[in-house]
Amino acid sequence: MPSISRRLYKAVFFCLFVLGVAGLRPALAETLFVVLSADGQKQFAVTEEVIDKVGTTSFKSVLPSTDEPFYVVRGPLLRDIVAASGFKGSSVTVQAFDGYEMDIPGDDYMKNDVILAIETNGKRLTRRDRGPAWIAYPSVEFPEFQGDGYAARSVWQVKDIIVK
Ligand SMILES: Nc1nc2c(c(=O)[nH]1)N[C@H]1C(S)=C(S)[C@@H](COP(=O)(O)O)O[C@H]1N2
Ligand SMILES: [Mo]
Repeated sequence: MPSISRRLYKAVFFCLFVLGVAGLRPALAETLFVVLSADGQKQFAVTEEVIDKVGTTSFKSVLPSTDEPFYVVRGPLLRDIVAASGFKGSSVTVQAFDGYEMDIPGDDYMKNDVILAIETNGKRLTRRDRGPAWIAYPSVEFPEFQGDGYAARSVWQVKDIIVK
């Protein structure tokens, strides 16, 4: 008797495990934004899984066009996302869902912790609040990033990153 219930228990546990993993897959596979090679021929989809793999960084940032003096932002480093894509280049062009686009020099993200913020003040960004990702500079610790040039590079609603 105990061995049967033990086997049943194991079988139920196994089924729940399989269902759990299967249920998680679509969420992990969902593409937030895409990294492209300079010629546009190769694409690397940045999913939740990719972000889990490269990890995230958090700091305070003054975000342009907002009401708060600063936000606590969190997201993967831009240089880690570029490295994960495998595409080589010395700058990126970031294109947003609203059609805005801006070049970001490699020096910015190689020498500094520039992130693709997917979270502000602990809350995930949706496209409605300028997600899925927002280029953020560590502009509280380094106020030189509060200038107009860097505000223009603080692209929200990131859709594509072209490595050039
Ligand atoms: N997706 C997206 N990001 C963007 C913009 C935009 O229009 N769309 N404007 C940029 C510019 S030019 C600046 S100066 C800052 C702040 O925009 P603001 O003019 O609304 O303050 O956001 C930058 N990020
Ligand atoms: Mo601007």
